[in-house]
Amino acid sequence: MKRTNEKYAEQFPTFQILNEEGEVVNEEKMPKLSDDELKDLMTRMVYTRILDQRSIALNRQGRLGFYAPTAGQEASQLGSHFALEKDDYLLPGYRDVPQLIWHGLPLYKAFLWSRGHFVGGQMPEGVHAMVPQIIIGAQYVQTAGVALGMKKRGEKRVAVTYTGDGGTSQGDFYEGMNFAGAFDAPAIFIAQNNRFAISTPVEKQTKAETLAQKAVAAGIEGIQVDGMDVLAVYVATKEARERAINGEGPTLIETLTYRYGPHTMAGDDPTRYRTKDLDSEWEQKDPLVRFRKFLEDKGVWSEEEENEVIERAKEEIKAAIKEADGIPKQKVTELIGNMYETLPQNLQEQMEEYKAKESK
Ligand SMILES: Cc1ncc(C[n+]2csc(CCOP(=O)(O)OP(=O)(O)O)c2C)c(N)n1
Ligand SMILES: [Mg+2]
Repeated sequence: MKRTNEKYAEQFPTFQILNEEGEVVNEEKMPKLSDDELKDLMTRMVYTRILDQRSIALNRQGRLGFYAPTAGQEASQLGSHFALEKDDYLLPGYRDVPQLIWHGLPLYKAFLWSRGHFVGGQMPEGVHAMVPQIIIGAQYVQTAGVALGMKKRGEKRVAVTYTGDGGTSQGDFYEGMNFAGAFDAPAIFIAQNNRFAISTPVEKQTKAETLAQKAVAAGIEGIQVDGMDVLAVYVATKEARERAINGEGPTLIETLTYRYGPHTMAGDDPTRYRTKDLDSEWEQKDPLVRFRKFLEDKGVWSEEEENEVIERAKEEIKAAIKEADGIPKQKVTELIGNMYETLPQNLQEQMEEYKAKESK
């Protein structure tokens, strides 16, 4: 059986462009990005690392609600998002708030979403995205539907979704990919393999040696990418997008990545399920260190520029949390009213009760 597994894994070698030292190891696949675009990518990653640090601090101060840390996953999240167009439809998971922000969700709304406020889930006009999905894998099925809709309307757009290594064990994961595959729907399925589903290591999650090979049974393209290499993730997603809009169907992209922090801020302790050695092994692969080295060698990035990004991020985060604080607290009647078009009997009664309470 081992031999069979190895045979499959061999068909999904890890795609890489920049090695851990920031050197180009795959000249042929080097994307044609301008210096400004390369700097934009770095800016997004640095900004997001700061946003993560500030979000953790705000959570500890009781000023945010649900928060799933993102440090370590910047290349996987933002390299893939960088390959998309504004009109593409994004279906994120709970850890994918950075992609939503770069897709156009204002920061103060991301903070409100964290607090469970309905305003955080209201996308501005022209921002094509769902709120982050909490039900593991459900967004894969929704993505198949969104993508098929695009195809039927003859639109040149794609639907892009994210789940984790744990998500690839869900029925929805297979249903979504199979359905999209059967219709050649323009979907991109990204599985961010950060090696753990809360405390469950990926080795216990599945017998398959790669997650990318799970594309085979759905008859779609699959690729495993070094998820700490922002250029490789960008190129893999860009190529998947090209195929999708050319009618060649969906792609499953497995990104090999790592979350440095805990699963969420709700209290898990990673030292109980991860070793220091594993943590430092992955910290050596850090996506920001690697890309910074590449950009500095090219002469297009400096410490000064990076500090400007850090300062701007801190200022904008401060302003956004203030803006979120200024939004009136969510009323129970709003919570109930936003859930249903027609209220069932029991909720009608509660609605009346809270209307009376809130008007006092
Ligand atoms: C259907 C479902 N089952 C269980 C949960 C509880 N749960 C929340 S996160 C999580 C682990 C997910 O791990 P993974 O898919 O690897 O994503 P990661 O958090 O590592 O990004 C589980 C089991 C859930 N939210 N939904
Ligand atoms: Mg995971």
